[in-house]
Amino acid sequence: MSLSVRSVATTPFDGQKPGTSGLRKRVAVFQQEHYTENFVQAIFTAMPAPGPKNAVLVVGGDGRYFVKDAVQKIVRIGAANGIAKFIIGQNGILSTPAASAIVRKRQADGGIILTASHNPGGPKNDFGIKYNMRNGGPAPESVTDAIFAATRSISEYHMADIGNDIDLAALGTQKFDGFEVEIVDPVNDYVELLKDIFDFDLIRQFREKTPDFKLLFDALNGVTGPYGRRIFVDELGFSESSLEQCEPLEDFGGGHPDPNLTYAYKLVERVEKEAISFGAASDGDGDRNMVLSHDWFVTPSDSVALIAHYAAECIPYFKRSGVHGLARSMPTSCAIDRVAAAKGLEVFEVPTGWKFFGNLMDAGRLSICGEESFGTGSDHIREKDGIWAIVAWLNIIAHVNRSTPGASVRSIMQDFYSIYGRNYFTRYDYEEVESDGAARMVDRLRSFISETESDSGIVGKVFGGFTVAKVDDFEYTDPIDHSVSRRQGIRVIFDDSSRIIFRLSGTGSQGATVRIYIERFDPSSFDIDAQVALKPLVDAALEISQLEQFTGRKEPTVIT
Ligand code: VG1
Ligand code: CO
Repeated sequence: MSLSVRSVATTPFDGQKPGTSGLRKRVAVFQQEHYTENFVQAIFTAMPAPGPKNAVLVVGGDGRYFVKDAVQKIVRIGAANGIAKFIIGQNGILSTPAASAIVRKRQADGGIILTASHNPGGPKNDFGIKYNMRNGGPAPESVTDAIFAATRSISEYHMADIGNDIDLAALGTQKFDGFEVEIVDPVNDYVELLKDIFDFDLIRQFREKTPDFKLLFDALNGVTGPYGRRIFVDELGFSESSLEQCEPLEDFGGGHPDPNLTYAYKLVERVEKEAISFGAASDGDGDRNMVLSHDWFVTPSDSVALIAHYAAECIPYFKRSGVHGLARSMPTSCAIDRVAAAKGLEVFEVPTGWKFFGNLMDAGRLSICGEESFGTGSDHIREKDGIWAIVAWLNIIAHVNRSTPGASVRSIMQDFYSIYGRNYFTRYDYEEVESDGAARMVDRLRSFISETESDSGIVGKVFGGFTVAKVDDFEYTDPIDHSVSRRQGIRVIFDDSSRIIFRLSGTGSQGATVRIYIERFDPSSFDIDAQVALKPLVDAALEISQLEQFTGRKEPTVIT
């Protein structure tokens, strides 16, 4: 018997343009007749050569509402487009890093990841679909542009008639006419990978010798609960009480599965109240992380720099193969640049979005990188990796404690600053503001772009004691494929190297989100509260942008 396929007539939907990380919309939008099908068909239509025929595809998501429905649609449409094998996480579950790891390990031709990441889930909230390439990384702009083009011209999609839904619960291979489905354990391969990267023995010994060291991991009811339990409790031996909100829920318990000081408030409160030595959280799909202790918050820009500083010294993966280069997204603070300079490594500054790191990793020029938005990772996969970052920290804490017993998150960061100085950093987010006002604000900022004093510009003007040296809109040429990405964020750079960056989010699903990133380097004072240290620049940012006038907002939604 051969596969029975039917074609369904459809018409394009507006706005199926993938953003910073896939297509994200309200669930109700995806539930419209043909909406999800159109986008999935567009992925197969645009899949880079040799296309979907006989391809192996990894499919899974963060467990949010609508993931299972989408998996069933992907199997039917994918099979009709020629996919030979689907590797699917049990019950449709795969964290984003685990999906990337499985694409690589199984040498699949790509993957479809079902997540809106840190955006809330449930019937009234967000869903998302992202396409990843053969290297396990998010599709580059050339491919997401081709997907978007396909959504604009679509007139039909193809569906395989397979009768009943696929059983997503039963591990093992199910054979159908013309294709097969393998349901895999979502956690196993990923845990094996991490055990190969980090020194689990060292962390275990440190835990046994240091009973006062308290860990608290909060999965925010996202996908990482089972991963966290396996690694922190089963493998490393921390107690069950080290886990918080580790039950994956379709609506993340109604919360924002975003590991920052605002949305991970339960963790932040417990860490303070119980004097936790090391607290950590990850986001809905497990690619972000936040680390802190009862007396220190590690800003993500510092976290990646710290990991880069210690990697070759104590993390087996890097001890074996070396560190080949570092990178950060443009708005991320320049702390990692200082580590690169000290260690004689190349460092790259790419636009916001993990997809820009992939080419450099594939070319062997990048080992460790991060984004200020709580994204940290390495070339072990091609996505950022929340649990990886948390275990990296445990590995480093255990290592430093060998020579300096009692070393804490705080003392480790203070030691780091005493070597490199401190790049104070903060980010202000204004979520879901009215789109028109935000666009007009950005247009006005764009009119300031200049390297010289000009009538319209602000170069040479002084704000809060800081003199503007240059205003530009970040543009990036990929060193490997030479593709150019323009308009990636407006940078106001001051003559002392302080920076203010303005960007509109590409992951929101409603209105616009304005992000303001602020950075100042201090070579000698490390212990000032970041909000205090950056207050003059925050005021300057609000004055330069006239944010309140354009958006009506007096206060940000989230401060990092
Ligand atoms: C945000 C972050 C960006 C990150 C992206 C995806 O994008 O700023 O650094 O790569 O989310 O993260 P934007 O366009 O909203 O600023 V995740 O964990 O949501 O996949
Ligand atoms: Co995420």
